[in-house]
Amino acid sequence: MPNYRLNYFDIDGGRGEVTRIALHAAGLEFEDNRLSFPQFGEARTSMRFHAVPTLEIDGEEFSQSDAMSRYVGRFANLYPTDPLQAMYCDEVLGAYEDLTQFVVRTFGLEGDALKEARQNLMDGKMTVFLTGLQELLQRGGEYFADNQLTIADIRSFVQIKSLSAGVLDHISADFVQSVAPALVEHHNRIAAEPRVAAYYESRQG
Ligand SMILES: N[C@@H](CCC(=O)N[C@@H](CS)C(=O)NCC(=O)O)C(=O)O
Repeated sequence: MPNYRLNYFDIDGGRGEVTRIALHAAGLEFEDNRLSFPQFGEARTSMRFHAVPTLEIDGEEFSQSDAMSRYVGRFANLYPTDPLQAMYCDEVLGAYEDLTQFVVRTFGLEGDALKEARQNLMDGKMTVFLTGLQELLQRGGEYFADNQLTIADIRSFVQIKSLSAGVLDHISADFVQSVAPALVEHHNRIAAEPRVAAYYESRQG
């Protein structure tokens, strides 16, 4: 079996989390290299795009979180083999990545500038993306694609968990519930999916 090493921040969320869950679901042993922020600062420029996550496979380093989760998702039966279902899945991954980038643009702002940017985000891009993603979920039914758990569901679970945690200043914990309640209900169901729950149980042990 190849040697897998995932390099990402020491958080149970973010862009590295879907690949961690998929690696565990695939039964692939991996080194979960959790970097502190100072460690990332030191290692940053040695990474091709100066960003994490990176996934090393037998020492070869890969970037781009969605590429990683798709690759590992194939081993875990978490990525559709049917091209149209894969398209449904990819559309969700791309939309969440766009949303992430709009949120990230508000990082580093302070005071009134932060408050205004976050309000604009809620009134604009967050509402557009969350309601759009809710429509994509309704298109799929219980899951976003393939009538079964895929990395699209796991990415949604990770992001809705983070957006509903109340950790982003000026964005209330019930904002997602107010604009896209089906995504919150989906998050709760995905948290209870055996393979997702098993990953978090493994984190306790
Ligand atoms: N498109 C890349 C984005 C990677 C990215 O921006 N990662 C963030 C953390 S989630 C990062 O490393 N930010 C630090 C920096 O850019 O200095 C991916 O999906 O992996």
